[in-house]
Amino acid sequence: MARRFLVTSGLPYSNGRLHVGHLAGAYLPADIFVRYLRSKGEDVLFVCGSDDNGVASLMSARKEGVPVQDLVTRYNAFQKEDFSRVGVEFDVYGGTHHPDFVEMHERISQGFFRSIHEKGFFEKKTSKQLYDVEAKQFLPDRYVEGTCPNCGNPDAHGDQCDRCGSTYDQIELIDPKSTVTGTTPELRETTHWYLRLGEFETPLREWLEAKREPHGDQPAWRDTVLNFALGQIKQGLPERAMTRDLHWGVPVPLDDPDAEGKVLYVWFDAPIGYVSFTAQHCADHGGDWKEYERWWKDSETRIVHFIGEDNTVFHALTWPAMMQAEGSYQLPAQVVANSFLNVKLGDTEEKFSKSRGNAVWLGEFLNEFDPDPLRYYLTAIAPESARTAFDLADLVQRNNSELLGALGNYVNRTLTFLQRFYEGVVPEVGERDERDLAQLARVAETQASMEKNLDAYRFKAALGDLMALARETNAYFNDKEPWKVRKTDPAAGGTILNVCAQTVKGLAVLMAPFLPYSAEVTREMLALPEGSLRWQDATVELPSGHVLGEPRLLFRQYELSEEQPTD
Ligand code: B3M
Ligand code: ZN
Repeated sequence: MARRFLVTSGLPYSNGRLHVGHLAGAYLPADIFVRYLRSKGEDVLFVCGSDDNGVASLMSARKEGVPVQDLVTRYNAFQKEDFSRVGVEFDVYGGTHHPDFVEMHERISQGFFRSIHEKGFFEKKTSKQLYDVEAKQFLPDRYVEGTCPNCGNPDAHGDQCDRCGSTYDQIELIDPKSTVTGTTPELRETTHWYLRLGEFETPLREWLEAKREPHGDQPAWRDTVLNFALGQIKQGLPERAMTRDLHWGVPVPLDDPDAEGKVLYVWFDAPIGYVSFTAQHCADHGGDWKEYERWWKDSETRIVHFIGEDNTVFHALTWPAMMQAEGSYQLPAQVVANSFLNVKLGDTEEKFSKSRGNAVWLGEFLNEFDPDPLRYYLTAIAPESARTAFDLADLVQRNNSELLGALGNYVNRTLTFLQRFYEGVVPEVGERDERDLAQLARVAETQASMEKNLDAYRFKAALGDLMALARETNAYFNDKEPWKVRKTDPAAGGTILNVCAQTVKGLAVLMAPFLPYSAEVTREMLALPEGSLRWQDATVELPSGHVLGEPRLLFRQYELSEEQPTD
């Protein structure tokens, strides 16, 4: 029976384009996992979309001088295009304020909030906050600057000082200034609803502790995620305001004059986006929107969240606490967090940053390079347990020596050999010797090892298995010298090329989750029907006499030139 998986990738903010660091963290590994599950015939839904609400989009819209709705809809479309160009295939790409999704998103988010409210897990509290009179808004921490109350640093941020490292409440800042208008804000009272996270410390701790061990068909969670989340619980989880004074977002659904003009905190409604996009998808695909419950409330479904490391606190603590408070949802079976990807420029490594201008934008990159080399490189250097750095020279080098030099070379030499000397037909199998059998067994062993690694979310290791097979297979071809044998013993030559053809078929199946475009080209060269690269068929042999298609090159050679996006 097919197993059921609901896979999500963190929702990108719709106030900017995507760079390769985004792709490496939450999207590419999720896509590889989903492609693997689909090829095994599992029941899977892959959900993502843009995070449109909150202050970030509002501020970007103000900067660009456009309505915020236009801004988020525009970036949502860019994101969709970038993902599709790099082969990340979501079943649904929504947007928390996208015209096609916003109604469903509000309905489900508000229902979620109301239900937590009815259960009494919110505390309504009034406090003082900085208010920008000119901009007519309360100021989130990142929009206030001033002098540090601790060390006197005049360039301290709203809630922390970079010089002395202390953190404080924004109202303690000396001489605060709004970064929105540059004016001095005033203190005003405001009321918000706080989720009492402290009440969930024990259930969260127990739930997380159990993830140190494999559970069901799921491996233990990564230590980085568990150590961080359990460390936070140890320090105590403070209550957190789940509402904001903003005019952009999901209105607070309470019949209370204090709720007027307020919206849900963006980190409250964003994870609910996973749910509302699922519901909209169900509604749009011949079903009832309520079908989302099959994915979210039925324990047969494994919920897997792929995220960047900076989102860990929300996916391993806040969101699960929200689900526990609401009461009818299932908690995630897995939270796969990746570290940041830095960028290497010359001898130094830095963080991708828009302001430094060092970001490698996905859209621009794909104007110069094919998607598979990028997917390959980002998986080979995946920041699964520690930060790694994107280095264009390294990408080019590995494309040329590994993808082209090992994998592409093997596929190509086999298929052109068959074309030239065997009329493009899979030859008869004669007697297979030990080496032939060992070669075929290597395909099966590689598949088993990849499966183990993929089931454990170790994508880099799984790709390593695939490439080891490609290298060994080249060695098989070299050692067997079919160019000589075909003349001295045609039957034995046919047997060698038969084994080689079976290996190409195996490689096509096994590379597909990582290198979907190249796998498709290989499938066409093997003249196999569309949709036939199923995981379980990796070792099902091509029959002798099977007529192959035209060989083509799988990968291109790249050279670093001035024009390419090196900076
Ligand atoms: N919008 C992405 C980020 O922090 C954030 C993720 C939301 S996932 C529910 O980059
Ligand atoms: Zn300070």
